[in-house]
Amino acid sequence: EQLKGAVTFEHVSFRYPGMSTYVLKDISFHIRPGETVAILGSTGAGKSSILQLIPRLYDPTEGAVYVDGMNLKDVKMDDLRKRIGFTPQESILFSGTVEENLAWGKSDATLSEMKAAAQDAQIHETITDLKDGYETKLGQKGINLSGGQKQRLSVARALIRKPNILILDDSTSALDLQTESKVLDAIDKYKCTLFIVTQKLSTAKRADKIMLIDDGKIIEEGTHDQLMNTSTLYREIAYS
Ligand code: M5T
Repeated sequence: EQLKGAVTFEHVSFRYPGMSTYVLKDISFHIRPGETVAILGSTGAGKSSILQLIPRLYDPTEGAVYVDGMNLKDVKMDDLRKRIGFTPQESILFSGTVEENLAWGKSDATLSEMKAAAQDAQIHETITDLKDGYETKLGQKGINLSGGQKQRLSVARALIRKPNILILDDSTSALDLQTESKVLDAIDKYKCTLFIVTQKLSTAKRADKIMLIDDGKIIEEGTHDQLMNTSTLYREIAYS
């Protein structure tokens, strides 16, 4: 089996360092390379906590996480960073040019790579409309982007690495349905495994697997059609 992009959780339980309560409780799943996983669940359910374990921001308290078939404990961090694109819930942009922000973490990125990624993330035209284009300064000494523009810039930054695994933690929440759908269509071409936290039914529908998270557990799992048939809770979300 080709394992580039595979992600497995094996009986993962997790509490944050110094905390006594478990925020993840015996989570197990296997995602095959190239699959799209939509993660749904109410606030505080544990969605971000699950995702943070994939780029090894934390180690599980119990159980194990495998990426590309390897136990994360055996993977060098530098190597892992090349395999995974991660956009956290709050986009991390700094005072610097658009170009510097895009190349953050991949300093050898070429301008044409940046433009291609920006086009896929539906932010290229916004950038070229700025006074100095890709050289426009952001932040304190420059211009401020809107929430949705920041999100798209963060997605572009993640795409530049051509990751095997892309993790979008609520990173498209500020996009309208049409823009989000264009971004996801473009991401499809990367053939990467995609984890996406979303509230949008249109995004859940595209997923090969939907995970419904509540109180640190996966309470429902399946495709949109399956869950529409089997899950009262999912139907409630779908019709709300
Ligand atoms: C799950 C706690 C949080 C909640 C639980 C990120 C983070 C979370 N928590 C910490 O103690 N420290 C942290 O650094 O863990 O939180 P989550 O995983 O962020 O849940 P979510 O992503 O489903 O929620 P939301 O609001 O982002 O949709 O008890 O206090």
